[in-house]
Amino acid sequence: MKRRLSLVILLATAAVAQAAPFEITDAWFRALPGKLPAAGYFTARNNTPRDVAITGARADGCGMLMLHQSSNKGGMSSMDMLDKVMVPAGGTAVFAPGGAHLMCTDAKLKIGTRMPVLINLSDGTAIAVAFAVKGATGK
Ligand SMILES: [Cu+2]
Repeated sequence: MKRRLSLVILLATAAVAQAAPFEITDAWFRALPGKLPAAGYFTARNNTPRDVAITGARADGCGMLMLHQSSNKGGMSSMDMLDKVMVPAGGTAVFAPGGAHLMCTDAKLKIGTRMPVLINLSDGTAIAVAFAVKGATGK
């Protein structure tokens, strides 16, 4: 009987510790001087058993907020638009310098503050995330 009770407690603890179905962590924008666009980076974790794609984002602090992919072909760096970024079931997608990122044009960002961003998912939901605004050096 005692053994059964401890199992119940263990299960209850696991339920409390359970992560959100979809999580965004380490979210930040690199604010650049003047009219330069700001790139946004984060890690997306999909804790569901289904693939979910990030299909877009918007923020009041950006004129446009696009999904971009940086690439480097033969020493030429360029950026392409993406219509979605897949986050596999039980896996992660990392938006990082040199790879996928959010591109914020006409950015109204203040270093040291946080900017709210709404990230749209392919299942029709959206997640609100507060991005840290950092300077060019990432600090
Ligand atoms: Cu870009």
